[in-house]
Amino acid sequence: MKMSFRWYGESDPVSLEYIRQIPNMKSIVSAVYDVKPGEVWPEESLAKMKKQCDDNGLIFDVVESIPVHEDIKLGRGDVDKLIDVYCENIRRCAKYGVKCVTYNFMPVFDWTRTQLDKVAPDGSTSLVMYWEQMKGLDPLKDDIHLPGWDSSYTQDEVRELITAYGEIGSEGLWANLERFLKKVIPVCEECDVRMAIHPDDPPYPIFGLPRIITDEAALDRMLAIVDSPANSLCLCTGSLGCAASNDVVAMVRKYSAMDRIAFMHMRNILIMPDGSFEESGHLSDCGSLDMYEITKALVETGFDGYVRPDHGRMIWGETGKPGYGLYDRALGAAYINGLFEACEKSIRNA
Ligand code: DNO
Repeated sequence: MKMSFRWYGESDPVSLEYIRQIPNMKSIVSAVYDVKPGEVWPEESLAKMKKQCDDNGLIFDVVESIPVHEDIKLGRGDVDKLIDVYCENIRRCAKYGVKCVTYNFMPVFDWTRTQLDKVAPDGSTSLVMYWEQMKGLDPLKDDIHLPGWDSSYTQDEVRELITAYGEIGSEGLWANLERFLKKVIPVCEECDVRMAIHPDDPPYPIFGLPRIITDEAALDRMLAIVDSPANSLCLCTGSLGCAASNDVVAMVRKYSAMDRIAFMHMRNILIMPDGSFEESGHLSDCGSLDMYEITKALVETGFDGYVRPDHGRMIWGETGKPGYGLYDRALGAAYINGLFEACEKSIRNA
């Protein structure tokens, strides 16, 4: 496996100088964040990012994300031109050494939580999604700003988008994903890049918006659209894991054995009796997922893709981007390194 860390560029309070000190840290996961979806990324920005990483002994080889324009997901407007721009961005990333591009196909909103700073009994804070806090909210009627949602949309735009997605429904979204992949994957094959789709987070419909990348049947369907290692998964344990019906260990084993996991997001979550969930510490004992079994499944199937410690809690008084502080993600990386070393050595010595 190749250990990686997400870095939000120069504005990130966590510096590359600190990231490089995490044992076994090799790759940087980043993106050009100041360009809107549907526009071409300037080569200077990619060159600069590459140089900053090189100067710190790190490799900029994973992009998270090249966002997919809503019109591609909705199949409206100048879709072909927007997909061409997407392909051009892939070519440009490849030119600067990128090997893996993460993206998602979630309508309107990326991940959804109801609170970003829930205080745990030990004083740490983390992201949570409580159904109790969601009750009665209707984005068609109310001006809702849930944490994590793109705040650049006006309430009218959100209403319009929700209505448009309601009209195409989940089959419409699948058809638009197919159209997108059939054009994008051949470009990835040409330039040796693996696309890694991030599952919907959480993996069920929110406010009636269709969400399609949710479970094993969906992952099978998505991978079958283009049967190529360039069309792969970003298997996020915390996203798939917050539906108790998803057997994350079995999914990891199956898709890793097929060589269709390009990127692993490793974090734990604690599912509550009503289906709400809290982002817990990475350790198996802290949440509902068995991180040891997940790692063992990866090692036993010869996984050699990228891994990053996903969302951490805020600990030791750190402030910054919720989920993306240094300390708890560094603890996560150390723990994941330990799991991999133990699994690898026990297999070798068996
Ligand atoms: C949350 C992340 C997601 C992810 C995108 C990929 O912290 O896991 O925002 O980057 O869904 O497109």
